[in-house]
Amino acid sequence: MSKTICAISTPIGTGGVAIIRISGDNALEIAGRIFVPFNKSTPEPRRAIFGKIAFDEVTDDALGLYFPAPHSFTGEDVVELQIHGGFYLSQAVLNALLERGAVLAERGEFSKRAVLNGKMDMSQAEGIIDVINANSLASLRAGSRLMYGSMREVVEKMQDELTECMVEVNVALDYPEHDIEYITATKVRDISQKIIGDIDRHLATAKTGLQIKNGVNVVLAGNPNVGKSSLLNALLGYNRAIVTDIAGTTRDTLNESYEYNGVRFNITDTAGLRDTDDIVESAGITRARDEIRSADLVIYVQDKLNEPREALDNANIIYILNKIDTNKATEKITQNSKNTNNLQTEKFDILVSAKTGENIDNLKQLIFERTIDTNLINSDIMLTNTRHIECLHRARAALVDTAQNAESTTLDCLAVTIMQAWEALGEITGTTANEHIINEIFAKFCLGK
Ligand SMILES: Nc1nc2c(ncn2[C@@H]2O[C@H](COP(=O)(O)OP(=O)(O)O)[C@@H](O)[C@H]2O)c(=O)[nH]1
Ligand SMILES: [Mg+2]
Repeated sequence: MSKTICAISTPIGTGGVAIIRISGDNALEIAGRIFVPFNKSTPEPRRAIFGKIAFDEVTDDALGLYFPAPHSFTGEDVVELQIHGGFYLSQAVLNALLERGAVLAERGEFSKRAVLNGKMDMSQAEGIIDVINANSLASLRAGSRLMYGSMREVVEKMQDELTECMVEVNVALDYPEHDIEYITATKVRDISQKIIGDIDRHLATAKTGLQIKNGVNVVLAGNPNVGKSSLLNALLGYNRAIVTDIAGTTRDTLNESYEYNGVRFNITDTAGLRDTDDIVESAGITRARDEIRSADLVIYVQDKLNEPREALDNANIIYILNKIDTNKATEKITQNSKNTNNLQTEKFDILVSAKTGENIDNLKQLIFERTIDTNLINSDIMLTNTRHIECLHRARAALVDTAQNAESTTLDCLAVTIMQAWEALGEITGTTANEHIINEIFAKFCLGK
């Protein structure tokens, strides 16, 4: 018999309502020690029950919900108490439950029990966490797809194909005639190659997937006073960074984000790149260079047409000319803007004004196009989880071994690498993950989840 666990499932703090969740064989009994329904008949499953919380000196009106096993989130008997969302009150109710036989749930323990009881697989539990942590429409949609089993479906299909492979190999091992062995080897090679192709298609979504989950990292770079901080403010739509006409105003890096086309963009404003004796500014410039190196995209800002450029350590750069509301040279250019062969403006991807907002929306669109693979954004499956990516790489390596050696090695050896691939895939859904791995994953979940 498993222990009955409980936790506050709503955020710690003050709010209208707090929900306390209890799961385990004694959930109903333990809840009944502090919660008394006004209507004393047997609690009806999955129906709100109005009643009173009463223990020691504490009383409150509350709603109780009873989900008998197996039709609950965890697959066990679950009771949820909806009480008033006071910080003190919810702690007091939690403590009362602990004193009356429940134990405090560990991080992710409700989800872990749900997985162990077959209510969902591990990738779906991870999907729930992604839904909770989503910070943009695209990351929310990716999280829900995972939660509804998109990854599970893909993994199980590949595992089924590998099972077919295993069956072939076992038949050949049981009837060791040369012909069968040859046919088996070719078939195993073909199936492996087919699955490698599937895995590669999924791995190709990983970069965009991680950007969608974590946000796209964009860095503003350029000389002092070209308008980087002003551009940050223009992109955000409010004045976050300090803007002055004094060169070297921005010294530390500054990070803020906005959502565009459902994707979150993390924008970093940096200290202008120049030689300086100022220790603080110089430390800021070192930081700026680190940010430039690791960014998904760099926006190189200039405010003069013919200024030389510094080579930046990043392959993805948008060159922009700012201050087109003032720049004398640019005025001439915009007058001649029909001349598409203008050599000077050709050096820039886009001309903007942080001050008037001209072309800022186009800049946002350009940033989007230069980072997000729009073909992938709505694909059924997008890899957003580094653990899944790592498992797929391992499965792939085992399949490459299998395919390469299919015709030259023994069936026993093939059986081993096929099994390795099968197990690596199973770690994604949790079916082949050992207890240590499972505990590690759920330890990253939040309390009460
Ligand atoms: N006219 C005009 N002035 C701008 C524009 N963008 C920035 N500035 C001015 O340029 C100066 C430097 O701007 P700031 O954003 O601090 O530049 P940073 O040093 O690159 O961060 C400030 O006086 C801004 O008001 C623009 O598009 N047009
Ligand atoms: Mg600045």
